[in-house]
Amino acid sequence: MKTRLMPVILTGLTAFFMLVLTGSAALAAETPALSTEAARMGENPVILIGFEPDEPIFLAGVNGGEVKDYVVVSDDRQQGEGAGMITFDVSDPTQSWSGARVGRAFSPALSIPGYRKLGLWIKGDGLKHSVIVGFHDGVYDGSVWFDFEHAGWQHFVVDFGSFANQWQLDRLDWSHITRVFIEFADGAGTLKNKGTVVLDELVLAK
Ligand SMILES: [Ca+2]
Repeated sequence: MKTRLMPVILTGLTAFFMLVLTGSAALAAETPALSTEAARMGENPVILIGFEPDEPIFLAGVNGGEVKDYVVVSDDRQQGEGAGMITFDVSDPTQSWSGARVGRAFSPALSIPGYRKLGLWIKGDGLKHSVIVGFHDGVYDGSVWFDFEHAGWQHFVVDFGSFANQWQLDRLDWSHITRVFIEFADGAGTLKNKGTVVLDELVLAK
């Protein structure tokens, strides 16, 4: 996995826009389920987004970024009944940063204290992209981020205890997580491109 530091200002701005976006998606939450992939991750895995048919997800473009299309596909998936194919555009040259998000709101909030290991399947399109996984506890935001550049499916695992690219994870109230999102970002202006990426099973484990 390639990693790259991003300016703190980006995550700060992301936090700001998360606050702006709060309330835009009052979606019902389902009880997170388990799967074989989640079980492989570690103890007591919780699926945050399964990219399943009829799952209550939200889409958002931030600061000039756009989600051009999102569809749950069944013929090219890793876990469950579907995977989420997202087409995004974060190429707006007039913005210093942009993002395109797919996420999920939880009501009631998720209580997942002690969950420190994140897993996510990504089917890349061969282009270099930057992805942020963000969390919101009703007050604070926290995130991890990494770059990827591959074609085909790859499973990413991030251990919060050792992963450098993280912001405010320790500040979050993990007993009250109200929102989770995956954002395709422009790498603070260095990756102003478009992409079509398939996602499956964002999971946290202990
Ligand atoms: Ca799935």
